[in-house]
Amino acid sequence: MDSRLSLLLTLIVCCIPEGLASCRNGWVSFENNCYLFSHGKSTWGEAFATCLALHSNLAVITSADEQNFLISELKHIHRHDASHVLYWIDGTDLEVENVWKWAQTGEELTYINWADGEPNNALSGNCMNLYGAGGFKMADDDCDIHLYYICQSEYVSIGWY
Ligand SMILES: [Ca+2]
Ligand SMILES: [Ca+2]
Repeated sequence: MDSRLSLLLTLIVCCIPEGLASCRNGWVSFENNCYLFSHGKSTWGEAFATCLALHSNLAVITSADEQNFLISELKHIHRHDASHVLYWIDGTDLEVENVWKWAQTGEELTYINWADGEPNNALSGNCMNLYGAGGFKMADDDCDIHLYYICQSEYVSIGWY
């Protein structure tokens, strides 16, 4: 066996007790998905491109459980400044005003949980974020402002028993 492969297998056996699938370093896992909370801010379009470059997409939220997981992570990360931060996710109504779709799939949102008073920016708010001052529920904002963002990818399968 190739010595590098042998070393890799040894590391997997040693260090990943679950042994089947995992998230890359720096990502957190929830129900077979991995999430990366950015350390820097960018426009929605830049955030979208950065997630793609990392073999992922801006976060697509499809259930209350998933949103509650993200809310709890964000409240932990921002326990001292939650009311001042917002995180871009994949939703947009750039195509048709007030028809919110996931950019990744082009499909209309099946789950939506707006913060109080949102969406409120009409034609100047066409990109979706999780809004700290609104308990990290969904909000619309100008796609060109600089916010944090959440990338999402599927588990990396290790693929053997
Ligand atoms: Ca809009
Ligand atoms: Ca708004």
